[in-house]
Amino acid sequence: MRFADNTFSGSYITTIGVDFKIRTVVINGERVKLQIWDTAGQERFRTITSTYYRNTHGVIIVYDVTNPESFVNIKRWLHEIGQNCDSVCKVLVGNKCEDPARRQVETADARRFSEQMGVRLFETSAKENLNVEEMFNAVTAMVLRTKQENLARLQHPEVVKINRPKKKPPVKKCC
Ligand SMILES: Nc1nc2c(ncn2[C@@H]2O[C@H](COP(=O)(O)OP(=O)(O)OP(=O)(O)O)[C@@H](O)[C@H]2O)c(=O)[nH]1
Ligand SMILES: [Mg+2]
Repeated sequence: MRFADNTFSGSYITTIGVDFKIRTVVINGERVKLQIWDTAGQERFRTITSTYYRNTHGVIIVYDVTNPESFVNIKRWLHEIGQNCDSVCKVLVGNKCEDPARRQVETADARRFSEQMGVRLFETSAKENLNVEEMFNAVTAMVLRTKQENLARLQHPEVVKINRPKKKPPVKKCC
């Protein structure tokens, strides 16, 4: 809501299944129309939400820095993404970072974990609008870069050929 509409509500209205938002951004001079599928975190919607992974270019995994259980659950979410997506850009986001007194997941611990997992970490506050824009821009730039690399690979297949292991010539047997 912060990214798509620049709004924030303090009341908790759980997502039922999925929400959908669109926003166009300009990255490196290129207009990119983002389709954002916000899936429900609650277990009871898992069968619905798991169908939304297919053909996804980027995934934003959000935990709550004031709730250690949400941080522990990240491993399970990463596993689920691995099971359902072929190759996808991932970022890890610790939200609700605006109040140091309420923080229970330290940045250093989250950073260590994100490095182990090979995923970039952001800390954001939807409430105070901290780092939200930067995080979405970073995901979009990652997705664009991956798409351009894949396109270049298709246009220059010889790059692929170079890396292909050489086929052994068939062994001629004498009769
Ligand atoms: N303090 C603070 N509260 C936040 C922030 N972002 C969200 N909240 C509050 O946290 C609660 C849950 O936020 P949601 O964004 O609805 O959480 P969710 O992960 O989408 O939850 P599900 O839809 O059930 O999966 C709400 O009461 C929000 O107002 C933030 O940056 N800071
Ligand atoms: Mg929600």
